Amino acid sequence: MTMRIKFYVILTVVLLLVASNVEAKTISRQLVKNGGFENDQSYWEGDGDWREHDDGVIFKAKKGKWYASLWPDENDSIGITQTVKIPKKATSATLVYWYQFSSTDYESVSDDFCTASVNKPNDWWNDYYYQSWDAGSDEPLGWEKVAVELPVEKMRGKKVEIEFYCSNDYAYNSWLDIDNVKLKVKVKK
Ligand SMILES: [Ca+2]
Ligand SMILES: [Ca+2]
Repeated sequence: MTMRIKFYVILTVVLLLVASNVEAKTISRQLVKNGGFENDQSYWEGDGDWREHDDGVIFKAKKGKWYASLWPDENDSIGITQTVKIPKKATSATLVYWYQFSSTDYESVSDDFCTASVNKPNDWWNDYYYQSWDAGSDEPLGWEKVAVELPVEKMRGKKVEIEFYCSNDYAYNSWLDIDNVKLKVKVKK
């Protein structure tokens, strides 16, 4: 081997060692509890009975036998939240969930909407993540997956609230189904 080839072989080995060392210093964690809603309504705040059972025909969970189904009555709203703490040494945070939004409200004046968000607890104006679906949205039928990177630099060491919410105006329903919620973080050892 010439000196030059030896140099590149050694350089490659060193870089691989450095890369594997960096990898080894990070661990992955998942922070949401009962994110599949299989264990009754545990760990989630939210009024009423908002879980739906998979009947294998019309009501189908994305995974398991249960999912959250936010289906507000007329002139009403329904929301569920779970608060988790982002570790101080988190280097990334990814929110993952499955949803299906549906609406029978096609009135042009409809005020129906559903949202998914991550925010400071009790502070809806400072969202780390916000997604909304309005009546009339051209949403496909069936479960859709969302996986989104959150701004971990703003969230480290803080409690954050994961919220799913749905509001209905005076007539015709709109609703949001949710399953398999995860908040994955990578944390420096
Ligand atoms: Ca489930
Ligand atoms: Ca409505």
